[in-house]
Amino acid sequence: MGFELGGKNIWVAGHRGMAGSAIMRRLRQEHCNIQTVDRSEIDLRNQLAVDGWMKTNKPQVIFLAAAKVGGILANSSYPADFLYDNLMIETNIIHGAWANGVEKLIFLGSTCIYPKETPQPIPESALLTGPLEPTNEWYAIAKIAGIKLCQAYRKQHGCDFIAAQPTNLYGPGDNYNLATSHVLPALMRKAHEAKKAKSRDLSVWGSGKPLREFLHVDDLADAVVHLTKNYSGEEHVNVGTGHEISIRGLAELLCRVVGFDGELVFDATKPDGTLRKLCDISKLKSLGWDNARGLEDGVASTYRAVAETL
Ligand code: GFB
Repeated sequence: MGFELGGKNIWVAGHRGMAGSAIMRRLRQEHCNIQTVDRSEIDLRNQLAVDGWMKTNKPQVIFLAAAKVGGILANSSYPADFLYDNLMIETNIIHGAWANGVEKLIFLGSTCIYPKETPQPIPESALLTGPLEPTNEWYAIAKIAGIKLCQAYRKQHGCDFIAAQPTNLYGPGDNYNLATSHVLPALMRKAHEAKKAKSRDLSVWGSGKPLREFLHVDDLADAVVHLTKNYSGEEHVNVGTGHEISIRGLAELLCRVVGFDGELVFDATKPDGTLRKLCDISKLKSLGWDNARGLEDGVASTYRAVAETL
C-alpha cells in the first residue's frame, strides 16, 4: 500500500506557477482537501508568516512547487534574487513542515543541479560530482540546498520528505515574456508573431546545437503524485522523458506546429548554456512511472491552448 492522499489536507505551495497549477489539476482526482495561499496574503520568504499559516491551516502533505524561476538570461541577470528567494522559500516551508508535523512533503528541483560536465544520460548519483554551469549556478545552489534539506530532516527527524528533479518543463501557464522565459515558450511566441507579421526569419539564441529534454507539465504533475504515493527514499528522483532534441530541432518543430515557414537565424551574441542535459529516468521507471507524452503532441496541444493569448 502506498501513501494515501485521499481525505488529507494538501498544500500546493506555488499554486499559481506552471508546475503548481498542473499539480492542482492532477490532485482534483485524489479526493483530498487542496489548500493554497496567495502571494498577497503571505510572503513565503517570511519564516514567521509561513509558520503561522501552517499552524492555522494544518497541512498534512505539501507539494513544494513555489520558486523564483526563469530562463538563461533571467538567471544570469538576477543572481541574488534566484539564490535568496529560493533558499528562503524552501527553508521556511521544509523547516515549517517538520515543526508542524507534516506527514509527507515533495520538493521540486531542476536539471541545472547537475555538474556542467557529467555523464549522459545523467543519473541521480551525479549530484555534487563537479562544477556547475555558470549561467544558472545561483538557482542550482538553491535547488541543491532544497534537496539536502529534505535529506537532512529525514536523517535527523525521520521526516518523509522526498525530492523530484524535473527536466525542462513546458505547457499551459508558462511564461511567454521573451526576456525572462525558457526556450520553448520563447520560440513558440516568436514563431507565432513571425507568422502573424509575415516575417521572413526568426531569431534563435546561441548556436542551436545544445540538446535539451522537455516534459509536459501535466506529465510532471502525474509523476510527482505517483512519487508522493509510492516513494519514500532519501535520494531525489529524476523526472523526464528520456528523449532529447537540439535547439535547432526544437525551433523547426515549433515552426511546423505554428505554421511559420521562414528562415532560422542564429544569434551568436546569446549564450548556449549547458550543451547537453538528458536525465537518466531508469529510477523513475523502476518506481512504476513511464507515461510521458510525445513532444510534438504536447507542443501542439499547448499551442492550441495558448495561441489566443500570445
Ligand atoms: O530554456 P533556456 O532559457 O535555459 O535556454 P537552459 C535553453 C537553450 O535555448 C539555450 C537557447 O541554449 C538558449 O540559448 N535559446 C534559443 C533560447 N532561443 C532562445 C530564446 O528565444 N529564449 C531562450 N530563453 N533560450 C535553464 C536554467 O537553463 O534550465 C534554469 O536557466 C532552469 O535555471 C531550466 O534550470 C530548467 O535550459 O539553458
